[in-house]
Amino acid sequence: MAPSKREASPRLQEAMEDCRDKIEKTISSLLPQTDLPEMPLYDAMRYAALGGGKRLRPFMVMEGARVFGVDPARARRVAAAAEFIHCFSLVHDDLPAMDDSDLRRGKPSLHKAYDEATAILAGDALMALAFEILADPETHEDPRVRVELMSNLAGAVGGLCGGQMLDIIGEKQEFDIGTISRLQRLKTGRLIAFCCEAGAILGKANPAHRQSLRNYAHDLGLAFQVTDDLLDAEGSATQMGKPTGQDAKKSTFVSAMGIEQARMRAEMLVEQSIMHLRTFDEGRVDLLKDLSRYVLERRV
Ligand code: GRG
Repeated sequence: MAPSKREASPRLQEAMEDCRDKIEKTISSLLPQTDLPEMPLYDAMRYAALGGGKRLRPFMVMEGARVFGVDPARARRVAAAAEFIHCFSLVHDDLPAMDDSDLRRGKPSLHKAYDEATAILAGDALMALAFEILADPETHEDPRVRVELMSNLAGAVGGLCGGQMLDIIGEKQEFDIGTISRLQRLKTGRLIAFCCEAGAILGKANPAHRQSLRNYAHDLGLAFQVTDDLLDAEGSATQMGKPTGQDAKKSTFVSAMGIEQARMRAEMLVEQSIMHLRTFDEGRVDLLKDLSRYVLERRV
């Protein structure tokens, strides 16, 4: 039976919680900790990366890796690297020069808790750390796999920057739905695609399986962004742990289509994402299917 449309299925909740606990430990162990004079930078990195967030991207990496029987310890390193990039993008997104947000993950954003210069440096250092982790033979013994991971992640970071540029341009001009889709594919979709495909790269999966996961990620990423727009339009800051209504002056799926159409588009994308998983044996991808449904119904 399909899980309730209101919340994550119990098995998904349990798996996500388990993933969150383990990834928290991996993230903590990978972050620098020292009493050197530059320590405030490391403290700021910990502030940005620990103790918050749904950890959806690490979960995608871990589930994708499980499909191909990848060693979870290796997959967790890649999951942490992806989360470091995500945290980096959130820190820079909150800066006064970008979205100028005071609240992130239910606490003061990094530049409020520290200062702007420290926030810029901590973001940069998180990105460097992500690539350092992927370049380490502990992540995979085959250098071709490591290079492919790094190259894909670099593409996702480029996407974040391009998407953010479009986001800024979109404050001054109205975009059509094609440009909004491109913006979101770059800003959110490319990193999600990396996360969904990373397990296939680590497991040296065949091209057909990789393509299926790529297609899954494409639709899931767009559905995720449409629901993000809906939550920004409808949710409260307390519920979301970040300011809402921020997108009022931006071109979003909701501004282009209205709430009803946007919700229908998200539902269609979620159904489509699940269809792409047909190439896998029943059972192996159940949690990825649950994740798609959860993205549609999430409230945070
Ligand atoms: C060069 C990495 C880099 C960034 C500079 C600022 C910027 C360019 C890009 C902004 C990218 C950005 C903030 C995208 C928003 C993506 C998004 C929907 C974030 C919310 O994700 P959730 O809901 O958040 O998974 P949690 O807190 O649960 O992890």
